[in-house]
Amino acid sequence: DDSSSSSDSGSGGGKKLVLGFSQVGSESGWRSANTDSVKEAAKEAGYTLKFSDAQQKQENQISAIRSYITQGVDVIAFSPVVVTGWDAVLKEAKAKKIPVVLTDRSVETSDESLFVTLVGSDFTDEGRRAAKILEKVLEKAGHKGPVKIAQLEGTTGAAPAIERAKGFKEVMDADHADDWKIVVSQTGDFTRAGGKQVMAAFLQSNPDIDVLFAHNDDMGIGAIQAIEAAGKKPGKDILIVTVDGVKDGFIAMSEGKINAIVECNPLLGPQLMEVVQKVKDGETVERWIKTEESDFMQDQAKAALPTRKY
Ligand code: GYE
Repeated sequence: DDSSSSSDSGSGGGKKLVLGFSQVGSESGWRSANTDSVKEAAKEAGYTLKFSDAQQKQENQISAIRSYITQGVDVIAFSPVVVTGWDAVLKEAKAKKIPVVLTDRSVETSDESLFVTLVGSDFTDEGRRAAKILEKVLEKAGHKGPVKIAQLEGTTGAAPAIERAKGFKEVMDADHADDWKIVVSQTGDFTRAGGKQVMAAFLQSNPDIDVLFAHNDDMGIGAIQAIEAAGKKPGKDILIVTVDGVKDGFIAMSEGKINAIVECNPLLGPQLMEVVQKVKDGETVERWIKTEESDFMQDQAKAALPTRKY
């Protein structure tokens, strides 16, 4: 589903910057907020935005990027669904001298010159923050003894799934090697349906889970449904930590069903447009433009809810 939008504002009568943007999909609340932010900021900046949704399929992203190369856009931006397998198409962009800006997720490449910069979060740190906030959650719940953890991973091979798991494990291995254990871990593809289905299976195989660490709110919300269907209380019988901080996550937290959320900000549009302009003008930009984020415990949920922007 390909759409182009343009606006007459802000172009100053000159030729408008044409930006080709390939989005991952529409798998989560985070993603919808990110898409809205990108579209709005492009309009605000007066760019012509060519936008396509890859429905979480790498082949769709590659063909969208190829079509932007053929159309000769000024800059290509994309959020890569998985980290590997981009070199060929990125080389085609480079050969046509079209700069590529990564947003949200990173890639693994042997040739660092294939993209200019990444505008997005530090997912490894989010994983560490999740483990740190889990310490507080366990303390607050008065949990004693071993901690059996279930992990709902994001899309297999995606940067946020790999790195959130890595950061979490880092803190766990360093500080909780004796008491914490991940007893089950599987992907729920960052979706509610995935989270619900996989959590139901987890509860079958491991009915004694103490904690759920879900790589995003949507999977956590799906899991809450599975936990309730199994006759347990989310947030009490199973303590839940998620990542993102979308509105529905905050609602679940204010209802006591999620214990803590590690924020991951999807409102990357304005920063992205700024960088795109600089790249177009040939200015040097930082290699990684990081997003600022916070963490939230349940007792902060009600107060924070009205101020949440996504
Ligand atoms: O956490 C999840 C989304 O890449 C940071 O993708 C993003 C992740 C986000 O589907 O909800």
